[in-house]
Amino acid sequence: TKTLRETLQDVIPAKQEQLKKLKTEHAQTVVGDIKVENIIGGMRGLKSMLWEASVLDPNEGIRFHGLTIPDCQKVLPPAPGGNEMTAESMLWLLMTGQVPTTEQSRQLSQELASKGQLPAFIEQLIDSLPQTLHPMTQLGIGVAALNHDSSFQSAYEKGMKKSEYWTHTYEDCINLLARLPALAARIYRNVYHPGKKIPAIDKDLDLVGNYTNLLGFGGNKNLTEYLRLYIALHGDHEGGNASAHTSHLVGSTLADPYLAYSAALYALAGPLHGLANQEVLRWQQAMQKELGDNVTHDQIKEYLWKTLKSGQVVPGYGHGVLRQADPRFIALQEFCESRPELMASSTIQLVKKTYEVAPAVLKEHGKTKNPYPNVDATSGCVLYHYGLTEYKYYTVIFGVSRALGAITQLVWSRALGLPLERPKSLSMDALEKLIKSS
Ligand code: NMX
Ligand code: MLT
Repeated sequence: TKTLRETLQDVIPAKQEQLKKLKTEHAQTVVGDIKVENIIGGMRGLKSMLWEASVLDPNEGIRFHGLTIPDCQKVLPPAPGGNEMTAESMLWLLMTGQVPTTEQSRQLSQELASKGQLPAFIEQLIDSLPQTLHPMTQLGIGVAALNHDSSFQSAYEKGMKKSEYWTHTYEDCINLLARLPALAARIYRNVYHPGKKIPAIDKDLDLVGNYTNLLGFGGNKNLTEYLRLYIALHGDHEGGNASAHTSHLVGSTLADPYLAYSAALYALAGPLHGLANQEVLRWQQAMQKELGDNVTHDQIKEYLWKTLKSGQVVPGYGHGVLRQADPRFIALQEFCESRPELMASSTIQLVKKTYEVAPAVLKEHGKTKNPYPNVDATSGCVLYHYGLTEYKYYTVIFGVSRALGAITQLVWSRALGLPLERPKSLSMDALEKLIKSS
């Protein structure tokens, strides 16, 4: 049976051909137009970059190579003894467009586990950081420093051919993903449970199985399964989201994958993006503290208005592309509903009740183009219930996950020879001039 790298090697020529055809036959074909609102409005809706692994439809949500989330849940192999799709099987799908066999997915788990040990200097570097430094800042530092061993960087220095770019990028990307659990877990241990011994990587476990173990939740099967689903679901959300786009931009300079992904993590660390993960829980807990348990719909409504009137956003609601409830949110809600212990949790009940009230309030408020929940509206609350209560850590888990999509595109960008990203900017004066002349 073929490895991920061999499978990828097989599918690359057809994609290279597809791109060549697009370039030669359609370079001048017009597929949209640019309005002033796109230029001043954060490029919303502008179709202007290639991204292979997934496409986001505003109403239907994400598809990974054409597969919806329920499709993926049906066909992607779980870990031994588990039900949820693994990070490895999602990565395989993202990279190759194919569904791996259970054996292929297991083989990839073994490869990742065998490469997962952190270099000693990275352990020392992370251990030297103050406990008070935000876990996301620490993660970005660790990922950037892993480029000490970058295969791409050293081959580039030696003058490698362009046709070899993707192979070295691939090697770095797999090493990066393999090392993320140990890095992310070390940060968690240092910040929240210093002094406890961190177990070794288990060669028989999948990436998330190892991650949970290293975090210190090894016996917690519920959390492990939840994290498998979480990490597969957050893996990719097409290319325009801030973290994926950052990775793509930095990667386009031929900075190695560690530097590109480190930059992406700092985009993810903003509250309008991945940090919403922690903000939702903070907001929900403040509501619970103020209103107590068994909150009514009317009380939630009032609390939502209080948040909005104070000029803050309702975290976990709204989206730059989606115009319906995020199917990732729905998948996590279904996970909750299949588990009585979660449905008994007052935090999870609060998420559900908020969902019953918030869209109408946000519609009445009249600002957001999407009054429905995104994935962050629920993801952290389940972590909290299963014992991972330190919410400042939540975006780190998102950061482990988002690597799946980012590294996939880094490899494809190099295999397809995509150029340096460099859009044209305008000053307001230049824009006015352009408007007058058009
Ligand atoms: N609560 C209150 N106001 C909102 C919300 C919200 N949840 N969402 C959007 N708005 C406001 C937004 O601030 C803007 O106001 P103004 O005109 O004063 O600048 C207006 O509605 C129009 O914004 P949109 O065009 O609907 O949204 P945009 O595409 O600019 O931003 C988000 C998308 C996701 C940044 C925005 O909806 C938001 O801030 N949501 C809350 C934070 C959040 O949940 N982020 C996580 C996104 C998912 N992720 O994981 O990355
Ligand atoms: C994501 O998963 O990246 C978020 O939903 C934000 C986005 O897609 O813009």
